[in-house]
Amino acid sequence: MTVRVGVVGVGMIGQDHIRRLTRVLSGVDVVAVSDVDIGRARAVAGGLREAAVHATGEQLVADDRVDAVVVCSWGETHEQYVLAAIAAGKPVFCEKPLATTQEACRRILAAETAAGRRLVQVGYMRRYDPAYRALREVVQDGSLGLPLLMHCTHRNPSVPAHYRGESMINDTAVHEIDMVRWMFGEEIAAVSVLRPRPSRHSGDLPDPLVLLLETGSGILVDVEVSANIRYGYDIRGEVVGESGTATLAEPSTVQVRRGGTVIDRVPADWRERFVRAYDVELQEWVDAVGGDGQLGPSAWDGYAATAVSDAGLEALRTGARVPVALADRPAMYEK
Ligand code: ISE
Repeated sequence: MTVRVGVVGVGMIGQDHIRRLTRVLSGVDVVAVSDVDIGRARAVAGGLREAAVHATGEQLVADDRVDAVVVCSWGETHEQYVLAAIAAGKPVFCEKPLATTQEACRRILAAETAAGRRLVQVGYMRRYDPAYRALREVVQDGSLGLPLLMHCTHRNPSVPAHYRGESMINDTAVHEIDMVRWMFGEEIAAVSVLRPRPSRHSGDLPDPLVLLLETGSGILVDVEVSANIRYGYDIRGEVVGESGTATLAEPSTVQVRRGGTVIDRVPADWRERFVRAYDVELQEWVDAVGGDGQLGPSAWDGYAATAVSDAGLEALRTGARVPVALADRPAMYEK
């Protein structure tokens, strides 16, 4: 079976997903696109075999040729397209975050639970990255003893023009928020945010930031978020356990030692760093939609991550440590 996909939003990530859906993955074709910039949608469709161009995401969802929807528009618009897909009974892969406020996520949870079956998967791709998967295996096999701390670094060389102060948390740190829930298998109970003096490259952003996440069992996770580090896209992680530590492997394939120096490559951006993770993530989603496999991160995962990032935004505004209050988890999302 070929899953016929419609892609809403054909900016950077949308175009990258269309490339992998049409050239890398199997069992899938892209049959429709839409974008707020209709000219851009037409240009992208022009590079495809036969894809309809729709003026709105809702029209794309209603297209009979579209079996499943991939939402790659800007975060604030995710809710409307995910709700349209649920109403049409079509599976929807939504890029992270599921929505930028927890109220919006709860409306999505309500719609999906009313539909009575899982239709939504959220694009938290770190769960598919080989290095993060290997780190999680070590954490979960118990060889480090109980995990106590994790240190995370999330550095972007630069960010796009539409990126705002809140994006430091609800667009960037939200990856670590989801990763920590998955890594340790528990919810995050409280968030604090600290601001060092700003980088001269930061413009109006609170850049860099340090988040401190506290899990329910008391693991402490510090996350450095930098939006304008300039030198490359640098993602790091180290788990400290009672009897050992484990570090996320560097993504480079070759390291050169020459003339008294070590030379290693830093990825240019997230497309390069997570290329394999995105391939595995979307192939598994296509297989699950085609009836052969299981869906990945759920609307509940999307909601929980956004609830923590909302707490982080409050912590940034107030300087206080903010506890996270989650709704009751509907039975449909029990593991
Ligand atoms: C972007 O939207 C992503 O999802 C990237 O993975 C992240 O590193 C970046 O900070 C976000 O803006």
